Amino acid sequence: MALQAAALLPSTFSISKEGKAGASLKDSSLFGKSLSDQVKCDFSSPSLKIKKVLRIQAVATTTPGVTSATTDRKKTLRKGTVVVTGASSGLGLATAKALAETGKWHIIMACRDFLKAERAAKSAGMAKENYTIMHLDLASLDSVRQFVDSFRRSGRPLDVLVCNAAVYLPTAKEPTFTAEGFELSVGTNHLGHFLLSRLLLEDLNKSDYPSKRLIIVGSITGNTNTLAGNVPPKANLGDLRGLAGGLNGLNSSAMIDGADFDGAKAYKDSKVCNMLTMQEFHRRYHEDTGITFASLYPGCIATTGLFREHIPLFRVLFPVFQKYITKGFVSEEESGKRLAQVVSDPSLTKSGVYWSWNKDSASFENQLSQEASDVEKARKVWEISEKLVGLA
Ligand code: LMG
Ligand code: NDP
Ligand code: PMR
Repeated sequence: MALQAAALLPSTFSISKEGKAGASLKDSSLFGKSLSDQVKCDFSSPSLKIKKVLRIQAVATTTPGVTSATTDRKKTLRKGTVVVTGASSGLGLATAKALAETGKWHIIMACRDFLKAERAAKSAGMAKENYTIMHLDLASLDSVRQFVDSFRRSGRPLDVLVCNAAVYLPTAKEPTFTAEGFELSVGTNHLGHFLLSRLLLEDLNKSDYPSKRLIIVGSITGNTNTLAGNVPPKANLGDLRGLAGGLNGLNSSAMIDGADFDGAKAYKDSKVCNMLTMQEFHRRYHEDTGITFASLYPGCIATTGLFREHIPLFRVLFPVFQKYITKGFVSEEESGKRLAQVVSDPSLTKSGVYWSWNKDSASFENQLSQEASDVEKARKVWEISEKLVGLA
């Protein structure tokens, strides 16, 4: 009942880390972080001054296309190359469009449906010289490896990788599987991206671009320290027994925690894996490579293809509910600008961060739930995943 009431009182409701509901006049935790925390986070940083200086330098030195008229000493930076998975619709397409419009990026649209991607790029008004479509089906590890080969053969450097594609199967009664026999949501959203990003890390590392980034899209619904993350079924990876068994639904459960199949939960679990993987990358590689690893919750983009498998009534009511009741709704265009910031904004170079945006669309470092920031679980998910995708 507390959750129900809370839906109607978005500006006064918060859920503590332990998941207890409570009310506070000052705080709004609908986006996973209280406003007072945001203020703390924005203004109490001991390195604020240094950050500002760095920011100015970064703008001057790393912004591609800066003209020599304003910065005589600085060279114009080459165009960056960014790979965006699932760029044929929704957030991925909006991000590709936003980046293309700057003229500073060449976007590799890594998509499973070439024709759909071509049509999408055209209807978004993207200029031909700003993008290349390359085939990638994340539900097949062979396809992931082939994509990496073709990308390397293209001869382009890799400056930023965005793991964005996902499937959500809330109405499925029975599990479906990837080419290698992993449950489809975790197989696509997590394992496909896990192999892709592990293989492409080498390419990112070789790039001479000043700010190299690996971004894995997360979500509020995988974070049980938020109201949205408490709508059943809740994400929970348990002791990872199903993942360790290969998620094949035969001699092991199709669910990470070993329980009965639930499509909505499988999606939320996959998002927890995405957020844990980003942090594990950060711990293992940030210091040595300087690569920025980041995740984000772009806002509730209630109109995208993600909900294509949901019942029609849900698809009609959900955007209305998010716009007028939770007020968590964002347009595809706005979400694309947010992800584009994480790709290229000189002020978002901090690694290991899960970004979110407040109501004025200002970015802030958000807090992940206990499970989504569990160091030991992140290590185990990493180790099991590398076995499943054939890297260990
Ligand atoms: C699971 O169900 C599905 O089983 C699964 O397949 C998958 O889809 C998964 O997370 C995804 O969800 C979750 C299910 C149970 O939640 C719902 O289906 C919610 C439907 C109830 C909709 C009531 C909305 C009321 C507001 C009206 C606005 C219209 C827009 C509606 C859009 C709906 C989009 C979600 O979830 C729960 O059990 C969670 C507990 C929350 C109960 C929901 C009630 C919350 C709202 C309270 C409204 C009370 C109305 C009182 C009126 C007072 C007027 C002043
Ligand atoms: P869409 O369904 O619009 O986009 C998903 C993209 O993933 C599509 O381009 C789709 O391709 C692609 N895709 C799906 N399966 C595969 C596959 N096997 N191989 C390659 N590509 C594939 O959804 P969104 O834009 O909403 O979702 C994008 C990301 O944003 C996801 O990571 C999602 O979890 C996240 N997110 C979304 C939120 C929302 O409210 N919508 C909120 C929080 C996070 P195709 O076009 O061929 O179907
Ligand atoms: Mg949620 C502030 C409250 C909030 C936010 C930001 C979201 C985001 N949702 C909120 C609240 C609620 N939702 C409440 C109170 C309910 C019960 C009525 C509710 C229900 C609900 C359903 C049934 N919400 C959903 C579903 C889905 O099927 C979506 C989902 O879980 O996909 C995994 C979803 C979402 N709500 C969100 C967001 C961002 C989603 C979908 C996308 C995602 O996490 O990637």
